[in-house]
Amino acid sequence: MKTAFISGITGQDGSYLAEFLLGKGYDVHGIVRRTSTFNTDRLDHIYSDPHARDCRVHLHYGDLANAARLRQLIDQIQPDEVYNLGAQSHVRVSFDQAEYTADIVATGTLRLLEAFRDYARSSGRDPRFYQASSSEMFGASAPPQTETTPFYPRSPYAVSKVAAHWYAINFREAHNLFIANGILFNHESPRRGETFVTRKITRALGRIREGLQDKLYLGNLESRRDWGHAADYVRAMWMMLQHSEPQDFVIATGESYSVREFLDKAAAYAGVDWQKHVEFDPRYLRPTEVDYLEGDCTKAKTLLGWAPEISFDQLVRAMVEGDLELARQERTLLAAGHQVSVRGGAHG
Ligand code: NAP
Ligand code: G4F
Repeated sequence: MKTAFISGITGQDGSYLAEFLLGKGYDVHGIVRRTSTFNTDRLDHIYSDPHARDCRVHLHYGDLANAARLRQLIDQIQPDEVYNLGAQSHVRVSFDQAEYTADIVATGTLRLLEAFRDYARSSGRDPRFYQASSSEMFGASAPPQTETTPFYPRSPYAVSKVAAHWYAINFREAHNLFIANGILFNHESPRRGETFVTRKITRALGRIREGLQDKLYLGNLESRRDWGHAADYVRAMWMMLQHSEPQDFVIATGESYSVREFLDKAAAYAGVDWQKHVEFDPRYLRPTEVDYLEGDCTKAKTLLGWAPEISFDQLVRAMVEGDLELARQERTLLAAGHQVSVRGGAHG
């Protein structure tokens, strides 16, 4: 049985990846941040009592800000594969919390790479490392973006991801380690965080449809993104680590849509006339925007045999259906006299 270590296991991708690796027979370890409320909702369906003999998902307190703890966990767990998905991953928030974003996204990656390098040396094993790079690194570079497109990052988040990307390449070359960067374009799902635009839209449409909300405040509707489904993209992460050589790969669908087009499609599925409910709020604009991302994943198709299986239409439909169901549940709870919190941060 192989063992995987995941930073960011409580996030969208972490939960899909953990599920995928369990299906492949892995023992899965992940770090969770200590918070005052539970942050493991996305893992509830695969998490079992740690006292159970057949438990294969193991959660450990840890943080990318804490090098000693990362080193201790890696040495103790002795993973075959390390997936570094942990991040302050919100682009808009990174303008407000630039230093923190750099510490977790860039220096946090360096901390984990150093622990990984020393573990690889001392164990004499050949473990593999996946780094969650991002299409945000391309920023203002014109589409279609490939592995050879120059980076032109447009946010503290993107600059930090570029630093992490190059740390990963340097550790691969300097220490002869198996480290792969996956340059993933936007990927969404019904488990997407509620402050990213797709989920913010589908969540609000569900609530509007059920009469629980009237307005949806958004920023720039004209930017274009290449949106895939997270379940397809975590498969690509794993495939990169099974390849004979450590390399970097763009993972994308090759199709792009504007935020407005996403809104049109999602609202049609939800049966909502969005023009009556959507209002512009400048607080959701970014000081420097990324206008147009559309990836070319020919390399991944050719070398890994990877291709997306879930279409844009299927993605939007799944997100709308998930959030209509959630809104129905909220309405039932309200009718029974329970309180329901309206989530979504000020920076969403
Ligand atoms: P996400 O849902 O925001 O999840 C981020 C994860 O990182 C969460 O588990 C979060 O924990 C954890 N985290 C945050 N700060 C941490 C810290 N200081 N130490 C340890 N863990 C920390 O992000 P995602 O969409 O799954 O994305 C996964 C990774 O891929 C991220 O690195 C992201 O930047 C990158 N990426 C995402 C996309 C995309 O479109 N989804 C595209 C390209 C790259 P909490 O649950 O406690 O907050
Ligand atoms: O959904 P978003 O916040 O995602 P963004 O900025 O593209 O970043 C995501 O994808 C990256 C990969 O390229 C990841 F690396 C990153 O971690 C994250 O997962 O915004 C998408 C677009 C932007 O152009 C934004 O300006 O939607 C626009 N937008 C318009 N109104 C909005 C809103 N975005 C958010 N979050 N909230 C709004 O109200």
